[in-house]
Amino acid sequence: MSTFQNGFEECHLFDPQILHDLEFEDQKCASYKPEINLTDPGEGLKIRPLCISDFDKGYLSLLTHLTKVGDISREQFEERFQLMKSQPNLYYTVVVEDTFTHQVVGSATLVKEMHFIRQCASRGRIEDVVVNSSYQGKQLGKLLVDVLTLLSKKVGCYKVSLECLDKMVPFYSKFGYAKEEGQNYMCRRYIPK
Ligand code: 16G
Repeated sequence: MSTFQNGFEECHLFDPQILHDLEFEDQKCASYKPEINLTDPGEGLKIRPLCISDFDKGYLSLLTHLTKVGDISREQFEERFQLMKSQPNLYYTVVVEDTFTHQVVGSATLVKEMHFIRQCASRGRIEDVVVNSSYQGKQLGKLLVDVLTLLSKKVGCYKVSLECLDKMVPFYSKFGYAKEEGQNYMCRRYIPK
């Protein structure tokens, strides 16, 4: 995985430099006890963009902690990864890796959507926030949401939103997310939950 393309390692979904350029300490929304941050998320842990090699590091099995994933072959995973990567600067999946076990233990995705409204504005959506239950209590979910919220501003979204269970509302409120008066989240499903 040492091939460089467009200035970043070919394996990454997006340029890792984008994370390094975030002014996390100055702009973070949450407080952390003990202190952790983007560059030091805890002993033996590392935050980075999703890599194509994360297929072998338990990324899909991590997602089963959130919802149904299905039986995805390596080929299907790689095809989807390359398709997402080929839309530059729209898909930002960030993972936490345990560098001792080489397993992905947390992840969240920022999707940037392009629109015509508001002078050709873009909006962000925070999706698929998940932390392996064995790593809960390490503030990793908080760190991931904080990082992606900052990133949404940095990449020029005029707003960022997410969907969550009632019990998660207090958690997301910490980052400035709020139910907007008169606005409802509506969904039509084509396959059962
Ligand atoms: C949660 C996720 C959402 C994801 C959905 C999947 C966050 C903040 N929200 O609502 O992004 O799409 O779960 O559930 O991570 P589903 O498979 O039942 O649609």
